[in-house]
Amino acid sequence: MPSAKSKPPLATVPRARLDDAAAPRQCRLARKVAKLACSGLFNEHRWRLAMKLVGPWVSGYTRRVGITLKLLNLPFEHLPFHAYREAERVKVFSPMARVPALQLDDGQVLIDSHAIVDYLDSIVPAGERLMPASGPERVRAMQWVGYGCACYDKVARYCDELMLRPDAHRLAHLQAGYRAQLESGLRVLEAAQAHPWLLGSRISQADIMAVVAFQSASVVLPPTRESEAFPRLAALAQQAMQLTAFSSTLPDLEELQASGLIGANHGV
Ligand SMILES: N[C@@H](CCC(=O)N[C@@H](CS)C(=O)NCC(=O)O)C(=O)O
Repeated sequence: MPSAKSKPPLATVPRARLDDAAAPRQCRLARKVAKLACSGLFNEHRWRLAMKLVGPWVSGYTRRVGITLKLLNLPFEHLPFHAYREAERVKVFSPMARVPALQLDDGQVLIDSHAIVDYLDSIVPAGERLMPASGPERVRAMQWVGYGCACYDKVARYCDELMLRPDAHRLAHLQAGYRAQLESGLRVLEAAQAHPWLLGSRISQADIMAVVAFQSASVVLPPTRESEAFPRLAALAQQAMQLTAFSSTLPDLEELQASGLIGANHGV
């Protein structure tokens, strides 16, 4: 039994009305917001508190999400916490200390770049999405994304070896295997015929992942071999770098050195 003092259920409380005489400033503000909303300048999905992207650009999957956010013009705050070196900070958002993690404006957190970019596509108008909705184009995009991710996985495993395993305990055959798989995957991507982007006229997730994987491969493969053996991918990467979404997320030398990815004994 509710006490006499208890509050009535929310639905029964009469809504406060904004009254020009009683609250002129609030009314002016409300009118401005309503005007903006009607003007078309106000896009529901962009008028949000910034989302938070957790992970450094040296993580290719985080970079994939960062590039996607930038291409879609979605505001976000970047928290470049490293999964290994700053695990406790990452765990605040992602209990398994995995990046990327994206905290949405309502506080919920998504992990895994596939889920994240799928969500981001769902909040922008159909014409701006970075994955085709259906049909053969979608299948092709999924193939390229699959190869891009598989190539990047090989780079990431190789890098884990460099970062985590002392020189004396590294397994040469494992490293050679990763390199061979990576080169096979890059060859598949290199065979794509469309121009200027992998699906033709429009940039898509296929280009994002192919470029991220190709650029990350430079840590694993000797740089000269890379552009000689994969001229189409090199041209694709060069074209992508004209866009700030790509150029502003390229990990810099310091970041690579701090991660232990380049340094004295890591030449291939
Ligand atoms: N499938 C995941 C892979 C994420 C992933 O491998 N993240 C790496 C950094 S690139 C990581 O956090 N590694 C630390 C760990 O998994 O413990 C995705 O697409 O986001």
